[in-house]
Amino acid sequence: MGKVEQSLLAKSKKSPLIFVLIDSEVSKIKESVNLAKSVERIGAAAILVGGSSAINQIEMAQVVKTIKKAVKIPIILFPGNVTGVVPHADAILFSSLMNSENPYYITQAQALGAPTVLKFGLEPLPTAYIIIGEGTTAWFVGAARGIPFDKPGIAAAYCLSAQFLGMRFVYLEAGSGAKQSVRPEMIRAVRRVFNGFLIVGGGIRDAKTARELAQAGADALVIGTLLEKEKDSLKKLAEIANSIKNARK
Ligand code: 1GP
Repeated sequence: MGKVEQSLLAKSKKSPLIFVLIDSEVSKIKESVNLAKSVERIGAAAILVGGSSAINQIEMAQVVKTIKKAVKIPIILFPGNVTGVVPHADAILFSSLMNSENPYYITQAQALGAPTVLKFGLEPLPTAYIIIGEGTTAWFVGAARGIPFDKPGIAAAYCLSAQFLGMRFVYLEAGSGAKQSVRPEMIRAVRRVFNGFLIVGGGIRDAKTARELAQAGADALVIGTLLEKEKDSLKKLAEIANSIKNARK
């Protein structure tokens, strides 16, 4: 287990965490750096860089390198493809899209990308990436057979298989900008069978939802679109951060 994993586990024992997603296709360098500094001040535990439509490797590499100098929290790559592997980050969600119908996203992209992960010295966080629902970019690009939002048992079965396969992270993904987020019942069902680090993202925009998801057992919530689109988004992020602080008590 590497440094980033250890620190995330230690921090998440105290309270659920916020990960902020920066999509280098959407936010250019200057905005990304300002955003990274602001969310660090608010208390975000890590910054994810990537996304399924972020495929410009040169641009992403510049964003990562620049943010890395500006903040202390870990920068974790969130690749949608092999092009998402760039230097200077601390770690990478080394993910298999468990419910893809295309083996490329389950093992082949991983095989193509692994040597570069090693070369760049990125800490791999072994992650089962599971797409819930349909109609989002991640769902389409990843050729996923989305698990219906109201089928927590199916998600739990995938997560148990992830645990048996030795994956220490699960990411339940409703997709960026999703109309609804993953439901608390699904998180509770997953939590009953999966002992690892549980990341939940997609469509989380308000403190009430965030708190429910944290109470259900999420270790980290990923926030992306809110910070790109909404007015007063940093204020809203602060509300979300506050609402999950003691959600487990
Ligand atoms: C997407 O889970 C992340 O991969 C974040 O989703 O953009 O909807 O916050 P949003």
